Amino acid sequence: MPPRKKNRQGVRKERVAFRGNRSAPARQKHWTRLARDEGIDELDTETSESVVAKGALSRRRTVIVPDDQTGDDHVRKLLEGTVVVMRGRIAEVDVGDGVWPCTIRRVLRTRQIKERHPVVVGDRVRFSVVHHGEGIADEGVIESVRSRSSELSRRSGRRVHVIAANVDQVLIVSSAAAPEPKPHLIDRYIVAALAGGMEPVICLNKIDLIPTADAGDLLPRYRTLGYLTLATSAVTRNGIDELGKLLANKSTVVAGQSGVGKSSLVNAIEPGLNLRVGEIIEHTSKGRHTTSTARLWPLRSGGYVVDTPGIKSFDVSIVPKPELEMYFEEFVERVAGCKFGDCTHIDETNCAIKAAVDAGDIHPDRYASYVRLYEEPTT
Ligand SMILES: Nc1nc2c(ncn2[C@@H]2O[C@H](COP(=O)(O)OP(=O)(O)OP(=O)(O)O)[C@@H](O)[C@H]2O)c(=O)[nH]1
Ligand SMILES: [Mg+2]
Ligand SMILES: [Zn+2]
Repeated sequence: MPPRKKNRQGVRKERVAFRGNRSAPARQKHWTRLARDEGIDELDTETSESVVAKGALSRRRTVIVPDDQTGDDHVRKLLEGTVVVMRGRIAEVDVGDGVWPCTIRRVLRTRQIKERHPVVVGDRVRFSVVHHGEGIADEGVIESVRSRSSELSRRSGRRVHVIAANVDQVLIVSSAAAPEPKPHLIDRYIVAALAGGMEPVICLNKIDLIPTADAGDLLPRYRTLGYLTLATSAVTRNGIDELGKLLANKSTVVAGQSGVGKSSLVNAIEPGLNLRVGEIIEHTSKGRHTTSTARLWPLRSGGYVVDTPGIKSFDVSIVPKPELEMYFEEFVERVAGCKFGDCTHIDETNCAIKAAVDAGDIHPDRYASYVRLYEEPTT
């Protein structure tokens, strides 16, 4: 190790190399200084004699390293937290009593990008702390991501977009009116929830806009399949207590078309949050995509919710076609009755699924959903 210059008691300055394309971190004044002296940056710590301009474009920066943590055998202390939001390449990580802006180590990015997003909302990550020096907020570098217990993903062009990780359930929100419910979209979300390892919960919001008698068979249809269903109104607070109980001590991602009232429902159960809610465009009855980024919010009742932007059509074509039937509850118990073991339930003869549709035991909309998903191109 080359000699290092001590510049004040117990502390030395060190030049470290950063990634050239490293984007500037977002700055917030209130970030905790909790771990200010607990770790050092573990990027390339070779010292350099070269003169490099200071400033945003510099690939090298001076970091302050406490002397008592510089031994060669020093085991760096990492902080652990949950990713609450992604802002470009910066992850905001909640460690319990503060939120840290973190970049993602390149090796992690390169290795994982081929599989899925390297870091998403809900991920449990460990990060080392970088001190930039006086007057500049500390930040973290994510070193590892714990394996995910679940993932809500969709296809977006050629890529897989993982919306959130490590959630227990997907609250699939539709509205009774403005916009009209879209059963096929609900079915897409159910497939995505089940394929990603989460429980779907079907929520029909804005029930204040229709007479109870007009609610139709939407919720009963899903209740019969064994899913939790509930009718809510963020305006009259109908069903809000029930929703609150359902979300307590669980992690939930709130999904559904724009304008159905996802953010309104999250506000209703956690009024302090004051999430921005949108206006409905009169002539289309559609939302305006008010929520633009998935974000995780802790609940006072324990657990957390991830509010997401509304997505018009949720592409689940990443689910292999032969597996689709597994995510249609009412098919699962019947597929053994099909003549062909590899029956696709579309063109085959002696198909137990088609027979059940004809007999009125499987809802025609659900079968139509299955066929549409089955025939959807894979790429
Ligand atoms: N009548 C009625 N209006 C509601 C209800 N819930 C939400 N709204 C209204 O519906 C509009 C859209 O609500 P948001 O909460 O922004 O909808 P969102 O699903 O979060 O929309 P995106 O963020 O765009 O995906 C707002 O004008 C809300 O006031 C409800 O239960 N009843
Ligand atoms: Mg919203
Ligand atoms: Zn069949």
